Amino acid sequence: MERPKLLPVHGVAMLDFIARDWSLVESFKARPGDVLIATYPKAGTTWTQEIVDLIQSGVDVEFCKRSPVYERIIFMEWTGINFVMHRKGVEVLNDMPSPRTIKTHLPYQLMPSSFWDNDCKVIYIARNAKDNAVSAFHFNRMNKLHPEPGTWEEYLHRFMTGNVCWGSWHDHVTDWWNMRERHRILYLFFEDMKEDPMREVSRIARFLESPLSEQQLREVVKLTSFPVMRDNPMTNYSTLPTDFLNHSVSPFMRKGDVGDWRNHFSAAQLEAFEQDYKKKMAATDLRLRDSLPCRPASLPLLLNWWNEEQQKEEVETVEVKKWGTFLQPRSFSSSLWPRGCVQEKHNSGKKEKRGEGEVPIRSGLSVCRRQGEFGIASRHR
Ligand code: PPS
Repeated sequence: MERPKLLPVHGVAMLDFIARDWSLVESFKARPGDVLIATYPKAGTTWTQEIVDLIQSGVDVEFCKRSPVYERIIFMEWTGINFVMHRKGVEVLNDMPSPRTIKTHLPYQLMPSSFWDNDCKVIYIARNAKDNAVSAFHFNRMNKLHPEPGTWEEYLHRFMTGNVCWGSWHDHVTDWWNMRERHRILYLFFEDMKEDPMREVSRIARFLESPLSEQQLREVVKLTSFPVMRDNPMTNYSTLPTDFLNHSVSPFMRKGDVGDWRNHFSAAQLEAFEQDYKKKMAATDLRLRDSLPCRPASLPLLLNWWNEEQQKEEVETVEVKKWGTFLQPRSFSSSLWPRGCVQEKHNSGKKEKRGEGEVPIRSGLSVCRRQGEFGIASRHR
């Protein structure tokens, strides 16, 4: 199967079949009450689609399993081979009763103006550029309806120049950011959703004027957690033919993490990327986070290691700080807080060695490094 090429639409790189059908997309008629989920590709669209569908259904779990997510919330500009009734996104939407919830990856400047004429609500999700690029690279590898990405080095270069599907990441996130007060736009971040899904799901529910009870909120967060969505055929895209999406090359639900870019960027790539980023983002006050403090989710990892020598029962999470997840002894006294990293486990498998930032701390305190973050565990004696 031949992969599509990119063609420009008003200067934005677009999949050729979308570019050829552009007049159809451009003239799409939004209606009052339509809700739009807008993202740069791979920024958390599917995650938000599932959250929104659950909220709109009143957290009706069975109802949300009625069909795959791409049939429940239609991808507006998708005009290529279609899996939903074999019709183009706009055609399916035209026949849909209101109120509709719609997915798009369009940059602000290419949005059909009818969305603004009808004062439609938009949920926009941005993801930090480096993780976004990594995710898009792997998606392009496994998705035959996208151009061949080449090597990571080649893809990264194209990502930086904006010559990738749906154009420049930098323009996309900043243009939507600049418009967030002009229209009814809830601007969210993938990283915030990872950090505190309860808070972010609650914001989405309020924005949609469908506030949830505490129990419903918990239910939505649980059902839209990465492992649950990864294993749910209605959200993991496993229902599409493998000729198009080949999950054995890279699964659609790949890692769902913040900071995976560290496993891809070389030092030279990182430097070039950051320099370019600074220039392109110089004029905006938009700030994205490319890492999160160690979260309780990494606790098992820390505890596993800790358990090699220490007893699990003696520690518990205390507080997540900028540079680590702290474990504390049950009978903790604040005067014993560490001020830096004390000991670091060697890759060589040797015993801990004294690391930078040594602090006067009693024995029984160790540190574990994970993706550049430090967790400090201290043991009560
Ligand atoms: S698409 O094709 O543009 O609609 O893709 P999109 O859904 O925007 O992005 C896919 C990435 O989002 C991750 N994902 C999640 N992360 C955390 N939690 C949940 N529930 C979740 N659902 C999807 C998915 O794994 C892709 O990111 P990577 O980094 O590739 O894993």
